[in-house]
Amino acid sequence: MASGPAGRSFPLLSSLLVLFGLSAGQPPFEAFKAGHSASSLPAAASVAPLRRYLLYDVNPPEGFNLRRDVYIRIASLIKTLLKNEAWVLVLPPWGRLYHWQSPDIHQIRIPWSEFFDVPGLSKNIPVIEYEQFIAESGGPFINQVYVLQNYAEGWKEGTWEEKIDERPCIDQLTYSTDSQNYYRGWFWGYEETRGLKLTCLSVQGSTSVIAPLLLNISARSVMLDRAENLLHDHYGGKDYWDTRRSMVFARHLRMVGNLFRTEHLNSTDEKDRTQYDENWTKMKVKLGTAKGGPYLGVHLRRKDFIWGHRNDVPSIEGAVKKIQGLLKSHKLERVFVATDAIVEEIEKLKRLLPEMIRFEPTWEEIELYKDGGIAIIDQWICAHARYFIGTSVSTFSFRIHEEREILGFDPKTTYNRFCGDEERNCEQPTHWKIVY
Ligand SMILES: Nc1nc2c(ncn2[C@@H]2O[C@H](COP(=O)(O)OP(=O)(O)OP(=O)(O)O)[C@@H](O)[C@H]2O)c(=O)[nH]1
Ligand SMILES: *[C@@H]1O[C@H](CO)[C@@H](O)[C@H](O)[C@H]1NC(C)=O
Ligand SMILES: *[C@@H]1O[C@H](CO)[C@@H](O)[C@H](O)[C@H]1NC(C)=O
Ligand SMILES: *[C@@H]1O[C@H](CO)[C@@H](O)[C@H](O)[C@H]1NC(C)=O
Repeated sequence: MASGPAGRSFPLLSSLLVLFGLSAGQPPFEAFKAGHSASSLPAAASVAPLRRYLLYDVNPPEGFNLRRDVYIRIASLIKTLLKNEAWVLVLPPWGRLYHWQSPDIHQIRIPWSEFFDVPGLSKNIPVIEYEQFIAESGGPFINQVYVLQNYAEGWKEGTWEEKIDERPCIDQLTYSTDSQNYYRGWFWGYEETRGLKLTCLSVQGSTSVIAPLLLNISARSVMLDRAENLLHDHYGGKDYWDTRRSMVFARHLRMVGNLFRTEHLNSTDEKDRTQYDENWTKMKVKLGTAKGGPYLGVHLRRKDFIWGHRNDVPSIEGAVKKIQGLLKSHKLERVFVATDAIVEEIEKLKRLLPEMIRFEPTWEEIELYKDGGIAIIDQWICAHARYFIGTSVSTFSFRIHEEREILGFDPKTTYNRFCGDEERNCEQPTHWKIVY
């Protein structure tokens, strides 16, 4: 890839950068523009850009909260790479998500800073936004794109092994070549982006299985498409939790949620003992410390969760019955409901549960915070409830569990889910303890 717009870095210098703790947040270097090669630059100017870039994307139908999980896996890969070379993770811009259906709202090329506290992310691993990558690396070029896939032959029971191999592409590629033989594709809505080389990789295993390959090739920027094919290095371990804790929601969204708690739910951090430190490295709260606001928090996932007639999801009537029971047993008067239910179901809910409180954004608020931000506000409010109940195997509910774990709630008030009306064996969610 020496002929590409940007050559690769020198491993030795890169390792030094790691030693000196250089990371995200440096200004792009003027000298490092398309046409220059690293070796022709004066030594001093070439120091900062000598890091390699990891980019990734996820299967288009995957939702926001599964994508947050993939971020944790990729962060783990970055940590593995950093043991050998200076790498930085390029945050994949948000957009074109299937669930983000608010009409007339521009929802592509959204930077991570609209949803998360990027300085917080940077305390865990070096990260930059995509536009900084373009500026810093010399243009919208990605040296190597790997499309991850399974093995065509599958795997035989009992013979699981971690492996990775260049293989012919199994699925129809979502990329096409242009007149210069560069690869064009979705690239998070950045049409001008080109992949210089593209290869399909069959993978089976956790994220770090790909590290030796990345350290062995010369491409300076590498994109892993379909990154969800890589599994967690260690789900629920310290690495997992460090990254999860670093995913602090953007301040403006937390503020909107807090204001709503104060105005509609008589809930403040002081009274509810949910004091929050934006510097996540300082958040280490003993379980049972947080009391939570005087309301029941509910996440009721509908849409595709009921279309399949799953038996672990309740009817609206069933959910209301459960909610009324919980209000009584926990002596609560208010209930906050987060849901993706369609209008008809919401009307029914309102009829059966008139006291229900929801965060109902105006069009202007949706335009400002986007569907992703509104979902985060819902999650934030649920995370501060005295008692929470969610929906079976919803990653949206799982992320609320984690948020409550970080805030220091008694697990009994968190790991609860609705049961299907006819569900016999209604197993409750697993308690995942934070490893600090
Ligand atoms: N505002 C809001 N949006 C929701 C709510 N429930 C679901 N959604 C939307 O629907 C999406 C659900 O997809 P995910 O975030 O991936 O979570 P999930 O519930 O596990 O769904 P799948 O990943 O599709 O299995 C969310 O990202 C939101 O956009 C809710 O209570 N409030
Ligand atoms: C590293 O690259 C060399 C030469 O391209 C190749 O022979 C070797 O198998 C590679 N090793 C790994 C771990 O990919
Ligand atoms: C709010 O909560 C406090 C206790 O924390 C209570 O004394 C007060 O009456 C509540 N106010 C309303 C309007 O419910
Ligand atoms: C965050 O907290 C850590 C201690 O846990 C401290 O060393 C660091 O300076 C703090 N960072 C900021 C930006 O406040």
